[in-house]
Amino acid sequence: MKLFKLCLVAMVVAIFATTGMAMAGTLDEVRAKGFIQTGVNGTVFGFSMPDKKGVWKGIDVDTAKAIAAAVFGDANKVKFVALTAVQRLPALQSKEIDVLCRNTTQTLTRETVNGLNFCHVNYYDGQGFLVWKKLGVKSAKELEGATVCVLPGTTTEMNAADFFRKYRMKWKPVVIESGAELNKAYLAGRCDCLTSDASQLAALRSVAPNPDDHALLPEIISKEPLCPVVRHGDDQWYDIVNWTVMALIQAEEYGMTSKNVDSMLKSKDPTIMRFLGVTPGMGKALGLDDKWAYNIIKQVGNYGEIFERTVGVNTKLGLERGLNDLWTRGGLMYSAAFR
Ligand SMILES: N[C@@H](CCC(=O)N[C@@H](CS)C(=O)NCC(=O)O)C(=O)O
Repeated sequence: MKLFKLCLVAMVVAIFATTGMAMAGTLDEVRAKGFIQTGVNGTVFGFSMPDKKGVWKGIDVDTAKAIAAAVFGDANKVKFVALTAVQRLPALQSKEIDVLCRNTTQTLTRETVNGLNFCHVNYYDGQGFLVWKKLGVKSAKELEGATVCVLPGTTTEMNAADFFRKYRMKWKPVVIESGAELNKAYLAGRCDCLTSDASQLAALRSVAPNPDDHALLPEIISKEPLCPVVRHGDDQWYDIVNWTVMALIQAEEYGMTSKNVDSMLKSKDPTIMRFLGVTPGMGKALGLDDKWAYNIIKQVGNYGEIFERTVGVNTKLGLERGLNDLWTRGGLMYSAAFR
């Protein structure tokens, strides 16, 4: 009898898991509490970091604000919690957070073994190496015997191990869980080299006391598609986060910005009318207000606006669009169809 009951429970759980009918949906939960609890990084300039006044800034922060604008019509209904790389996946699995926007790479095992869903990429990155120029190293293949600062619980750690094994080089990892402490250790000269997502190496160099003392080596040794992440088993919440990122990209493709979105409400283009909810349907399909995409663009801007103000060429980071440009300009940013 006990076994029968156990089987019944397992079957019900399996049905919920496979149909995506989550028991209490995250959308209902965030609506009930009135905000979205978002896991972020907290120390990477341009991605998620509070400024001098304590205001959170960055591409991951703006992604979370866009989700809040879609859900609540108010981009400020979001709370941020800083998590280390080791803490981030358990925080999502244990429902401490509703969504993770923390420069997190989509991988096969994170999606399967960790039971997570990665939504549309909000930054295409790749792993690089930052070295002290005084070492005279010009290529990562010259790092034989190097001391390498690396963060645990990251793809970075695993890729570095693969890289040194592949080129039969010895290396001495210096593993420190706190990103801030890791950066300090590198800047204090405890490591010859720091390895990380290349965007973050640029971020660190930009805030280093003497940026010119450091060089980014030419090799990019991995693919790091960074995405907002949600739990398996809640398809509606996945759809909302996924389509929020795509709305940011699609708006840029339409030439729609926070400045001109009001005038676009008068457009007679059926695709724009549908996107902005002038013709209803898209919002309702997601379980949201039909003005969801309008609210995102009006309050947060399109993907290009976010990119330029957080990490773009006119910021301290000075990153080019590169892979993060629209597909129409040779990049990888491509939204699925809004219909
Ligand atoms: N994208 C990689 C790496 C993410 C990551 O944690 N990067 C480091 C770069 S140093 C970071 O965010 N450090 C800042 C911190 O831990 O506060 C992953 O998903 O594992």
